Amino acid sequence: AVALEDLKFTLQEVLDTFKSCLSEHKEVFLEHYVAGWRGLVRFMNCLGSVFSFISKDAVNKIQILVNHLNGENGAHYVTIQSMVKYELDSQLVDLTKRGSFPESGCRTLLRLHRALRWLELFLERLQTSTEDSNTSVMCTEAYNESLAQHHTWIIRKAAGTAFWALPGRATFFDVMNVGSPEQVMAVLGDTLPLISEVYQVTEDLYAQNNILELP
Ligand code: 1PZ
Repeated sequence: AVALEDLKFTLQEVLDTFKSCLSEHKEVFLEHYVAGWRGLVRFMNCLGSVFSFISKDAVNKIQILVNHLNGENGAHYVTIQSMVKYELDSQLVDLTKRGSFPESGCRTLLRLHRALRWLELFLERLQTSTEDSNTSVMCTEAYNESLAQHHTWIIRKAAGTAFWALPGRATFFDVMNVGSPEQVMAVLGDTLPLISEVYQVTEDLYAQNNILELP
């Protein structure tokens, strides 16, 4: 049986995993990146079952990456940098249309990477929000500025509908489980720069390798 404590989310935990993501040479450790995502999914699951179609897709993608990490070529998957080099050098990535490698690490991580941009924009809004700010509006704006551009009409509709079921700001802060709103703001202030840096390092790597549009 899983103890309730194990399921309880805290934003602090996510902060800690994203902190351990970057090596001193600014490489991103896949293991910690994936752990950060696990934490975020746990958080999303606390917000209600309307979000389960979103968390299912995230969980699938996390699992694909974990399988690469634990597979026989796992040593190449220690960092995002080594993964990109390995998969490109070995031609394990579909570059222009979907085909032989629908589960490449590169294309799978790209989907999570784009979602991380949504998170960055959303948390930025949360951080500058006031008591009467509307979480659904903040979420929708962040989505339209980022992920929506990569989604089909159907997914955008489904996501847009789910956003209206988001709990209000106060509940949101409670679920983050770090204490008073002031403490939430402090932890957000610590977390955001870390998420931004991990996002930017990944974005630059993907841009340099010309793989920002993988099918
Ligand atoms: C707190 C509220 C959560 C809002 C999350 C905003 C993201 C909405 C995304 C809705 C799409 C989910 C359905 C799956 C879509 C997939 O088609 C795409 C592309 O993958 P492909 O089809 O190419 O394999 N998947 C994604 O874009 C990844 C989405 C991951 C979303 C994770 C959100 C985590 C949020 C953390 C909450 C704190």
